[in-house]
Amino acid sequence: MKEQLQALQEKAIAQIQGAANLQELQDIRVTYLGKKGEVTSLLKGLGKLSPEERPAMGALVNTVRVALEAALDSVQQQMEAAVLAAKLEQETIDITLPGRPVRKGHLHPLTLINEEIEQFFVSMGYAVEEGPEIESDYFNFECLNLAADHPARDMQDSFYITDSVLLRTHTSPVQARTLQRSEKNAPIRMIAPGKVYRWDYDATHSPVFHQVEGLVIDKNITFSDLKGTLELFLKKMFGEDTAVRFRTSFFPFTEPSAEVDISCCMCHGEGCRVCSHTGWLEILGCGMVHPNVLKLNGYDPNEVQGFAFGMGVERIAMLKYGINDLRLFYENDKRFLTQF
Ligand code: 2U9
Repeated sequence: MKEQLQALQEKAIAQIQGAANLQELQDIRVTYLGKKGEVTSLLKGLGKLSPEERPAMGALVNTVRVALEAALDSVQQQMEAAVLAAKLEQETIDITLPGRPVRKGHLHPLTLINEEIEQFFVSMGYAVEEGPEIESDYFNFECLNLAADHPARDMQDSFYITDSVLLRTHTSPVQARTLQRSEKNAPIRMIAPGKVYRWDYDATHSPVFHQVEGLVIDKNITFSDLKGTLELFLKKMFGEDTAVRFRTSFFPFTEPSAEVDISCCMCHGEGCRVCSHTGWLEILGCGMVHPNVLKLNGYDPNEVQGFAFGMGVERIAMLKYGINDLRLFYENDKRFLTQF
């Protein structure tokens, strides 16, 4: 009996060690230790033995049961570990692989120029003000000293919505609104960037374009303040070696008025096609705020003075980046946009 049990144990251990997978191992467990398993039957059969034989045989069968359980558990653990290891191996992520590149967008050249202009004036203490693009005739023209018969008021030049409402033709109404809501004669230092609309369309004009206008009001502001500010600004935008000149001009809202030229940034004053062989490029307009404009907007020209200026963002971008066709700004061709 002892030898029989020994043989049973050896056979079972060999099967356990030869099991190919967890299912086979489970089948072997049932064969020997299940309810009707060989070892279980032997244990059940102990009852038939004499009381003298029973303890020794019982101990023997139990030793076999313990040995088989230990072997089954050990192989099962090894198999489970191997299954887990294979799964981990299969699901491994190689974190050293380079990631998929995220394609970055580009800021539009007009946005870049706008930001550059804003940064300069904000660094000089100017506030950035905004206003409506749909504007009243009053704010767009009347309070800026544009007489009722001024050509800019012509239906042919502006986009009218009703007789007295139009798309703003410049950002000047933002300055007028700022003056009117400020305390009388309070100092002002502001720029007004934004879209403006004019009935105009050719290679160098778009019906929608962008302006930045500026306004400074305080006691004792002079034309020297205007010149110094704009010279500093233009040298920052176009380079320190840029020459700047002021030419007399006329605007209804400023007196005296001037147009400002810079030395041509393409040929450095030598003369080329871009500057029509003059060596100079017209870049912005400016002047001392007309006393009528101060009065019309609630300020006293005997107490405070001011200067104002205006520039087209498209024009500045074209000259700074050497772009020769205005339409490129609005076509959103990525080959164009990614160059800036
Ligand atoms: C108030 C007082 C004064 C705004 C000004 C200009 C000169 C000017 C043009 C430049 C090129 C427009 O884009 S452009 O066509 N602008 O030359 N603008 S002074 O003067 C003001 C505005 C508001 C209350």
